[in-house]
Amino acid sequence: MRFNLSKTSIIAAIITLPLLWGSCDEPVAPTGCTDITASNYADWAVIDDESCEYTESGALIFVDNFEGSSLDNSKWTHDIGTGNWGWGNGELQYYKAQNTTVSEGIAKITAKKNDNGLNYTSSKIKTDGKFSFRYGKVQASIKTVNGKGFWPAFWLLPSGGNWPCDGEIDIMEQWAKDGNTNVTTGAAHLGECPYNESTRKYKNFERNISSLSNETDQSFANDFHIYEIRWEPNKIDWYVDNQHVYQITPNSFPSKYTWPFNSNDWYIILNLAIDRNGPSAITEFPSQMEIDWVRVYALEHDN
Ligand SMILES: [Ca+2]
Repeated sequence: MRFNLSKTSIIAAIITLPLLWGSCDEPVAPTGCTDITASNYADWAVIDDESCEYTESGALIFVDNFEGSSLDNSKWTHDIGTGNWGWGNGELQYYKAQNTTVSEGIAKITAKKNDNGLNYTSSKIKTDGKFSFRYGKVQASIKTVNGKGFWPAFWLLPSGGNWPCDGEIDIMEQWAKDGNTNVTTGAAHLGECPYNESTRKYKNFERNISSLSNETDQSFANDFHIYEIRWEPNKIDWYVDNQHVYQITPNSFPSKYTWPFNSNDWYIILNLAIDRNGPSAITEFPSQMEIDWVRVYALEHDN
């Protein structure tokens, strides 16, 4: 487990080191290591021998509750523009920073039509270069969107990775339609580099809201729902509203495929795309996905 540290947190941790040493037997710093992040660490810590960093098992290592009046640029950056062939998917929107707003504890990514000469605009925010990690519990509380053409997503890519050989983890994707968005999906992608369509592979699930809830709420866009993975070496589990919905392991793929999910450090992406088939005549603009919070907890260990 690795993640970026601020200098102040390192200094604060060093100052509190004697206190921690007094109350806990472990961990002992590897030879030559002086950094410790675990100002809140209890009885188990992950030790990264390369970076000398410690992380408490189960510790909250990333959180954004979207307080304040703008996106926290210490945590997030934007993809801007149309990318290469609509970000590789023929997407119809132009991504702008201005389409992400924060107020009253909620981040809103708003899709607009006929916005300053552009057919469709929206936003894509990511932690690339700000926060990356491997393994853990990754959650967001998101209110998605109704309307054909909308494609909201909460997903992970490896920093500096190549697609698809280094993998992609889609925690939540929903392809909205006319009427209620009542299906949520998740997926893991892998394959060969350079890209070869014939060897690209993914495993995914689809789950109808009626299978997850007894409520009369029949659209994921009617309320906030928690989309989550619990990611360990050789295993990824998906949860929606704390209900287990899917699992993959290396055995989920044919043996010729290399499991890319034990490598690299990964960053978080949230975006609202307009898919290549586009909106219908009754798709409403502007529409938005709303994010209440995003959290990453360090991987839990039995001991
Ligand atoms: Ca919030």
